[in-house]
Amino acid sequence: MTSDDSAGEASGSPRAKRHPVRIVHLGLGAFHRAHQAWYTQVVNDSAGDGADGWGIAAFTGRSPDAAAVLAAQDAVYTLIERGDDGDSARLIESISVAADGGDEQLWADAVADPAVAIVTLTITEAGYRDTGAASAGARLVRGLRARRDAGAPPIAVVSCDNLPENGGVVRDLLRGIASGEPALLEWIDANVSFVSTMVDRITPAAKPHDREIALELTGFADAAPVVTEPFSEWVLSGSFPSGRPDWEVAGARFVDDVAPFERRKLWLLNAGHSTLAYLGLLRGRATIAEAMADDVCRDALEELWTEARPVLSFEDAEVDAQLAVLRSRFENARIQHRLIQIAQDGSQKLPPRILDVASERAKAGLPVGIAGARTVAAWIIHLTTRDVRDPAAAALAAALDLADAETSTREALALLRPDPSLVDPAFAREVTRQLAELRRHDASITTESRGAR
Ligand code: CS2
Repeated sequence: MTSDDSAGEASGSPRAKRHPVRIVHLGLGAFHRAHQAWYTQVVNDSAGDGADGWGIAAFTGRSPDAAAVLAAQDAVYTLIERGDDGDSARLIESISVAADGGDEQLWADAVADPAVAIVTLTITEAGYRDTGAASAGARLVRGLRARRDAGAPPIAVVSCDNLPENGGVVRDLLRGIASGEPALLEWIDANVSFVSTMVDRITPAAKPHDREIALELTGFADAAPVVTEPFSEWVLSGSFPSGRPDWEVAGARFVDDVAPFERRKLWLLNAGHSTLAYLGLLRGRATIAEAMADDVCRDALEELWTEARPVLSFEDAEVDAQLAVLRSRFENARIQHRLIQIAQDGSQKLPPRILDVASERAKAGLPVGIAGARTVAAWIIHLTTRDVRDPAAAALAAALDLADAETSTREALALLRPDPSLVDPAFAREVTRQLAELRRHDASITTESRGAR
């Protein structure tokens, strides 16, 4: 991987410094650019002009488009922070190279580079289930094999997706894919550290108009600016055998056990998002802020949070503080976070966000959470609308429209949690009840989003 200190005059980009590549990233989307690349930028800035910082070689996941657009501007881009009182913008240049993840040689060379100490991942929830030849997991295995063959030092693999124990999930995925190669498995076990993280920053898709805003704020004509909220959080757990940036400088926290933080974020923020998305869409709302202004959605959200509270391992005062921050983040109407974007891939998102809370409540002997069941029911109805974007649920969606509430619930829960013994029967009954209820009130729910699929 080539990288040097040369600035980007040749391409006309405003790059002041190109840091040597020491991090490889897979999944070059807006979230990576608003989160990990921003943390790394803050660290590099704090080290001063003369110092070599941490450069990122960022590879696209499925489509090479983002890499092409970014590469054309020498991987420099604008991060617009959109608060409820205005925008501010800064240029980010911690990505030294933007590349097509489909370029296998470039990818393998990058992971095998002995100067590289870390691989970070944003491959979406669905990416951790896919074991096909072109999947993120298969690419990682190919990269690690090349690294072993090159005799390069140990490395940390850092998952930055919304899954509980995401580090362990990646490890299991890679071990599964490499299971026919005992020597590689042994090398992975001895040389790869799987770091678990909780990541948080609301980053909706940018709009064409954001390009004009970016230009106005920085003077740089950016073809692909990223819009994000001012809030950001990153909690990590695990070792970095070949070193890491001092991400603490930007507010990251390193803890022994990240699980309580992951649960807090999944069960409050992400579960809240899913509730507002499915209920809000049924009620004709388009964004999180609009759903927050709708009493029915808002009451459902508060009820959901009340159900999660007793199974979280944080003091009440801390949960209260978290919820106060979440309410104002969700109310930020300048962030146009579209419900459709959040609603996609519900089959992958609902188990860790909603079903885990239901199981924990059952284990603790608590009554069934009605709001959680209602979110699943709203998702089932959402599946029968033309808005649905969920490859894993496509087959199910076609069958649901005609099925009675009990059958629909059974089929839908079987998709979310294939082992029925892991679903509390009382929760399943409540989903059926909520589904029948929502369908009964269908007249009061907008029918705009429904129609021929
Ligand atoms: C959202 C998340 O799209 C979704 O499912 O819930 O992307 C959410 O915005 C982020 O996790 C915030 O950190």
